[in-house]
Amino acid sequence: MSNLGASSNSLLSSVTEPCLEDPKNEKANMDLIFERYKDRFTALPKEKGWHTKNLYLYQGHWYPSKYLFSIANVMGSQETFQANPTDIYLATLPKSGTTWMKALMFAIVNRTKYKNNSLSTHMLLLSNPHDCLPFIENEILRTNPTSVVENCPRIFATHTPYTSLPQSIIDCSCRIVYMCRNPKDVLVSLFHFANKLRDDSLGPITFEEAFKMFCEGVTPSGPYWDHVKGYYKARLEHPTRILYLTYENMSADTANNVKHLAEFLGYPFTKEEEAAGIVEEVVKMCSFENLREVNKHGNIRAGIPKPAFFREGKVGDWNNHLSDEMSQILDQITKEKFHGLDISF
Ligand code: PAP
Repeated sequence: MSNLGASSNSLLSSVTEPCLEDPKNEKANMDLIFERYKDRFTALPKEKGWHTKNLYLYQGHWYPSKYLFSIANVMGSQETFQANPTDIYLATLPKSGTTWMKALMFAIVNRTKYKNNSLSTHMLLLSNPHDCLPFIENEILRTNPTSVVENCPRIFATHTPYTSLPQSIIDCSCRIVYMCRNPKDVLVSLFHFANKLRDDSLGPITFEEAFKMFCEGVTPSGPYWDHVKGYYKARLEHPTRILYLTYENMSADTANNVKHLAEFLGYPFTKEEEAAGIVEEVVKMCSFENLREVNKHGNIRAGIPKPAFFREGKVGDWNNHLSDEMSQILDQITKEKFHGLDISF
């Protein structure tokens, strides 16, 4: 592996993107899953959604009525998903750095496979990280789920809160990486993302509306604070099983965090690799600038435009969106919700 930057894009034009499942099948399966579970959730409390019409409250958290990560998908994954002890899970609240972490984990674990190959075969230069590393919530939509493939380790992502994970993940000794991010930047990122995805019939959401919904905890897989606390507390109980990272720390010192992450995943960098600059190459390949360049066009398999996952990629963009009053309100809520816990950004 060397020189893994976006400047190599011209090499990619003749290479076909990996495709694990026909999106049409996923759409049809989504309708089936919706029908299967709709009687169970239509009576649950609901509120106006962000990128979907509604969010439903299930086991203390909010989920879209339909679409990816829907309440039906979560119910379905709880019933059907089977974890293996060798699995690795990336858990995030949406807009906390999922795409970045998917890229880093994929690059770390697969680095030997791509070592001597031509650049043009690296999945991260051919497709979006979301198409390299599946979500457990979407496995149920697949006719041929990735979870039955005998890869070792299998790596999955999830937005599901710790307390609602499929029981087999909780019970087995698999590793979980949790990435969280400053609530103000999550709010801003979610606001922009939702407006990119919102159906024309719903109209745009205003920042004031978004702020109110966020403060009330009504966000996909939210409340924000409960999601963070769930994994934080689980990590206190299982310190060797759960790695807790923040977007802010990862941004401040990516190389050292990547080394630490690689150790946790069981793929530590050797002295030789470090001397050869492989850590820096992984960091560069997964950088915001590189991934944004690779993902300038097209949609991920789930139909979302690839550029929607790359906006600013900065810490502190909330400064450009929140008034002083909004900032103070969020600080106060965060202080109360995280009282007694050593959580900071
Ligand atoms: P998801 O949970 O829907 O997959 P997620 O990837 O967590 O979304 O969030 C996208 C955010 O991560 C965006 O933040 P912003 O809106 O504040 O800009 C996006 O820009 C940022 N992001 C994506 N890729 C990277 C990266 N490689 N490095 C740093 N930030 C990134």
